[in-house]
Amino acid sequence: MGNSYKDLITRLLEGELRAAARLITLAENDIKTAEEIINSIYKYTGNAYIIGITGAPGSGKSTFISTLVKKYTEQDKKIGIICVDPSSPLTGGALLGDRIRMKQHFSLENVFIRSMANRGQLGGLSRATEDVIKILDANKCDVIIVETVGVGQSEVDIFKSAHSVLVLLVPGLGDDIQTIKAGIMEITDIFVVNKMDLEGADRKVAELVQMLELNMNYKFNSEVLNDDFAKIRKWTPEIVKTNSITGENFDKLLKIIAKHKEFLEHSGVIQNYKRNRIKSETLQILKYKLTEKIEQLFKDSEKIEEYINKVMEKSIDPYSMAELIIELLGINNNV
Ligand SMILES: Nc1nc2c(ncn2[C@@H]2O[C@H](COP(=O)(O)OP(=O)(O)O)[C@@H](O)[C@H]2O)c(=O)[nH]1
Ligand SMILES: [Mg+2]
Repeated sequence: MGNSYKDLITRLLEGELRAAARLITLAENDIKTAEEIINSIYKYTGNAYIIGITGAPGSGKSTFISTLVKKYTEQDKKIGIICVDPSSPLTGGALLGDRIRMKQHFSLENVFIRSMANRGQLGGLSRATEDVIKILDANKCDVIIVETVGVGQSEVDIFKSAHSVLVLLVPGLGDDIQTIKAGIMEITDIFVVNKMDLEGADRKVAELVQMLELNMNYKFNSEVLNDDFAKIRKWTPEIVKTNSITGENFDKLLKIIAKHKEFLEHSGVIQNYKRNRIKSETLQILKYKLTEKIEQLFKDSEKIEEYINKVMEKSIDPYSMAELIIELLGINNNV
């Protein structure tokens, strides 16, 4: 690792936001660099509280996050915001516009905003998001907010590292409840009915209550659920109405988030959460690394050519060839 890195990492650990920005860019551009950075900062991570926020476009996420961040900065908290858009191949104007609008709401010294789109990140967008979370965590952010647009499985992956997951809904037709993908529903800790000033907010709350009651058994016993999540579910999701423009009910919201944090810490669930996070993250990394190794092997190996010949001659089939390659990689499949 070069000196420039060392210097950046020292500055990162001292809390300098600009060092975080530089390191994030370096990590995004090269996975080896990302690995080196995470290696040297990992022991300084684990202090930030991570909040995942999702909701349909227009539900008020950006406005909501601005108000939430304003509340936290009033408590002298340092905040990192990561806007993740798995559906977008580039950092679109919408995200940029959001950034500018958000920045008008609070002083910038203690707030860091980063947008991430799906630029075919090496090892996947959720792995890349994990790296950014760790860098901001080591940078002494107290709270890290990860925002994604409602698109299903990809945010379930992205939210695996979130302590509290918030889903924003709005008054009106029950469509948004129905469109919440099953996976997201299961990992939601706090349902927010935003735009409480609009007609139908209480009805939306009632619909949610009903849905949660219907889902209770499913929620706690489901085999559909990823095991990792099933083990940590004992929290009954809370529902809160908010007005993100006026800030109404945000004190209540902050209390609910604090209560959830308490729950995680005092029930011991946090230990489980940490273990699960390590497991799922390592699995992602491993998949990436193995894929890379395999692709490399296919590029340079004479053995591969030999196997192909054998398949051509029909003395083996592609399944057998795959098994031979697993052996070649030295992976013991009887572990
Ligand atoms: N009436 C009302 N409008 C809101 C509220 N929160 C956000 N909005 C408006 O909803 C629109 C979409 O908000 P935005 O934050 O861009 O939503 P996003 O697409 O989820 O990020 C904007 O015009 C906001 O001003 C709220 O609590 N009440
Ligand atoms: Mg937005």
